[in-house]
Amino acid sequence: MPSDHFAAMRQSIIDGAPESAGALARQALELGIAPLAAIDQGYVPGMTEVGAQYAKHQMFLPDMLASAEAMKAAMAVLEPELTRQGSRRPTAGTVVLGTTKGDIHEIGKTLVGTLLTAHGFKVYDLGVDVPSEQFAAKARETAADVVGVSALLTTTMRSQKTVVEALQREQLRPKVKIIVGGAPVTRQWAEEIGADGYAKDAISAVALVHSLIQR
Ligand code: B1M
Repeated sequence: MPSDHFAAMRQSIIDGAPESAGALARQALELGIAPLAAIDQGYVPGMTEVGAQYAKHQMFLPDMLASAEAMKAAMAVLEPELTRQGSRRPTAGTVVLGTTKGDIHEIGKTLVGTLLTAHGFKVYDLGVDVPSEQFAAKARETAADVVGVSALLTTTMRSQKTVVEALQREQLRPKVKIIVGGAPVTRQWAEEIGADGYAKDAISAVALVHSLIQR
């Protein structure tokens, strides 16, 4: 039953158990469960619960780290499959992606990059803790169509604004579009800082990038 499997995946994240998270991901592929369904219905709900327990002081930083390791073990199995499913598409456009300065949360950003790659985009992932100038420099170097900026902290989402400013300073705007995302980010914030769009999750980020490039 996929629902039992999803429940076990969720629990493996809460338990911070990389071996079981990875094994469940491998089993899911063998059972024909779509990798995106495994992520959205199995592992991400586990992360949401971990975040909720951390906020209530029922879990602590080392627990959150262990859960992130478990999530990464699952993603290591699922991401190649996601990429493989879209690998024969022509290039749909170029995207520079990263997490803002001061922020080391990488899982959501990496998932956005994987899905964009799976949908035919050429993605330059700059990693985490990326200075605003680096987004602008890479966008120029690669003639990017879109720059995507992730932030998971209310403190670091302010740096999304400085990325918009850096691209303006470098006279890359409005040709290079900017999208923002991450748990604390909202559509209203995106509008306020002059970004071209906001996506609440990885799959909507793909649709957003498509629509911005076609415009
Ligand atoms: Co951190 N952390 N963390 N953490 N952490 C949060 C974000 C937090 C909400 C937990 C909580 O308090 N409930 C909280 C932020 C509070 C706030 O600012 N409002 C928090 C905190 C406080 C911290 C520290 C400050 C803790 C401390 O040190 N005292 C610290 C900060 C470190 C730093 O960055 N400087 C910290 C550290 C860490 C770990 C290192 C332990 C670890 C990250 C490990 C890693 O990434 N390698 C971690 C984790 C795992 C979390 C939670 C539990 C899970 C994040 C995650 O991976 N989610 C998180 C709680 C939560 O979000 N519920 C929490 C799964 C992932 C698939 O979802 O990243 O949201 P997400 O991405 C989604 C969407 O947001 C969207 O699509 C993705 C997929 O659908 N999306 C985009 C993301 N980026 C996008 C970009 C786009 C479009 C969509 O376009 C460009």
